[in-house]
Amino acid sequence: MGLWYTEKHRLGFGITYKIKRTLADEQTEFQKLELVDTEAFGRMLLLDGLVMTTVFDEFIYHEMITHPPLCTHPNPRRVLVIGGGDGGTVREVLRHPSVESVELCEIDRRVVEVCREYLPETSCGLSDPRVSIVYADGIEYVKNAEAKYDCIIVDSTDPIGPAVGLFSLDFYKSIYRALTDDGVFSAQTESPLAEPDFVRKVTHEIGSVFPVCGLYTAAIQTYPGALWSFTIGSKRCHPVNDAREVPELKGCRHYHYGLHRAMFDAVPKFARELLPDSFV
Ligand code: SPD
Repeated sequence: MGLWYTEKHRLGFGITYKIKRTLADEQTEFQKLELVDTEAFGRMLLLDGLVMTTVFDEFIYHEMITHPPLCTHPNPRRVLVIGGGDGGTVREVLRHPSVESVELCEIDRRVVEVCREYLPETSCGLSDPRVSIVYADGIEYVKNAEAKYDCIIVDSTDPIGPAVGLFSLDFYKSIYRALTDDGVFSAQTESPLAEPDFVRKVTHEIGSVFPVCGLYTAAIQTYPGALWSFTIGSKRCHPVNDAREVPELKGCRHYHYGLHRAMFDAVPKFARELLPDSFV
């Protein structure tokens, strides 16, 4: 029958994968890190037992957390990615010709090292000369920045343990301060289907800090709830009316300009009802 792994959700369900091989399994300074090869989804990174990314569907998540904020900003040059040590978000940021520098602030050096070794398709952008990697706590790092970044992307783990602070009101205020006048931020904000109360809480907090906000979703088979949400907070630019079509994104497999323009309207009703009225 072979080896199977189940990611168990606190609400009493799980998602099960057949494992072909374990490539890395260690306790880092911050978390349990596993890199396994699965039969259905290829290589998969797990942190503290939760699926973070798989070769099969990572493009959906990484394109959707990255291109909406960068296409909303008129000319993103300096970008900060918090978390995201697998490099998938950085790879997507680098598609934008306007980008001059990308800082990746990842708390756990081992995530970067293991992904560089076993997930080359995802981590390939990390060696680009425009990228610098800082190993630090994103909460502290962003506190020390003022009007420095055009876009900030929070590619965090789930709101458990050290990542809890990445979903807090104080953190969103620090992000606001760290952005330039046209600044735009995006974050993964969990599943409105599996975690509706959580989505309600974070969107109201983001909405209390940023004047222009919106939520959109994508289907990600390997995340609990499958329907996953992302939230944009913007200081000035409107994520639909100001959205730019970037020709260099033609190579994307999920994101496209038509999707961008439609996705804020296409939020399912039950999810829309969780959001502040002010959301686009
Ligand atoms: N439940 C999984 C949520 C994972 C969000 N972050 C993934 C990091 C991929 N770069």
